[in-house]
Amino acid sequence: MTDLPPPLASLSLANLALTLDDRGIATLSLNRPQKRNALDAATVGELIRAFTAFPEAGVRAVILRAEGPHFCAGLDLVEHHGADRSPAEFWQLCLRWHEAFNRMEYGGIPVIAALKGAVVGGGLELASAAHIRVADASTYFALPEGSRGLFTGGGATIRVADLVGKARMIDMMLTGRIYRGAEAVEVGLAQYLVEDSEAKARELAEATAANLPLTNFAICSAISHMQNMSALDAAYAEATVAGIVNTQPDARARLKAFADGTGPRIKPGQG
Ligand code: 1HE
Repeated sequence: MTDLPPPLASLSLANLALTLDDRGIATLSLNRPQKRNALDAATVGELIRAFTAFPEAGVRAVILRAEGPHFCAGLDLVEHHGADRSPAEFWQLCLRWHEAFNRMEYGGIPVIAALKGAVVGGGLELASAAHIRVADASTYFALPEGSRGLFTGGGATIRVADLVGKARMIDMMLTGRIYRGAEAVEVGLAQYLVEDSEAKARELAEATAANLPLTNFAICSAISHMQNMSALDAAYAEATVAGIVNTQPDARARLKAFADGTGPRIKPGQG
């Protein structure tokens, strides 16, 4: 671990914990296990500040993990109940959630979520803003909003519907259906199901951090943006991004290595 560089050192986090290793891999931990890492307004503010600072700090990949047995129990229902918010106040709060999650999804730095236990409600909204989700045997996914008299507000109608499809998301909300294990991977809620989600997330973070940052920037921002465009505009934008990424000077050494036969060949069984 290295000392945090200036934009990260001054973040003053209370509900999140942050470390950075010498390869530029940040580990951001949800750190309210006594509240099952429920997202109160303060935590959402910390997520915004952290993901705003990462690009400036030169972070190359982020592992998003949690303290305690559960990843995240979603909206802090106790805070919400106590605050007795007006429609306008909750509307504004949702925009803060969107700001945090958009910074994750569109920020250009790979975010890998190491999941366990409950990934529910707003916790699933948080996880679905990561680029890669790694589950273990304890991980379960649900959208309990329906039974609590609530509705998703942190982007699930976009991101979770994107992952599992509209019909499955509606079923999850209407009936409280829980997905876990191989079925969760099958429906798209996680890309990996492993024994140790943190170890796998680290392995994946190290692999992604070895890519060129400009390439990762395109992968972790352009694809999401292009999904918001018409097919014709997306194809045009793709060509533009490829024009920039595929001619970057830093890629020349990798291309040369392939051309002279020393670069890696893509074969199954290489991990
Ligand atoms: C909480 C929260 C929370 C736990 N807000 N405080 N989310 C939900 O409907 C999930 C609600 N939580 C649960 O169903 C369970 O807590 C868990 C399955 C996640 C964990 O169960 P368990 O038995 O390990 O813990 P617990 O005894 O229920 O809770 C331990 C403490 O965490 C307790 O606080 P304490 O002070 O009484 O010890 C709980 O109150 C606290 N806690 N979950 C606040 N969510 C932008 S819109 C998004 C909409 C939503 O996300 S809806 C929320 C969906």
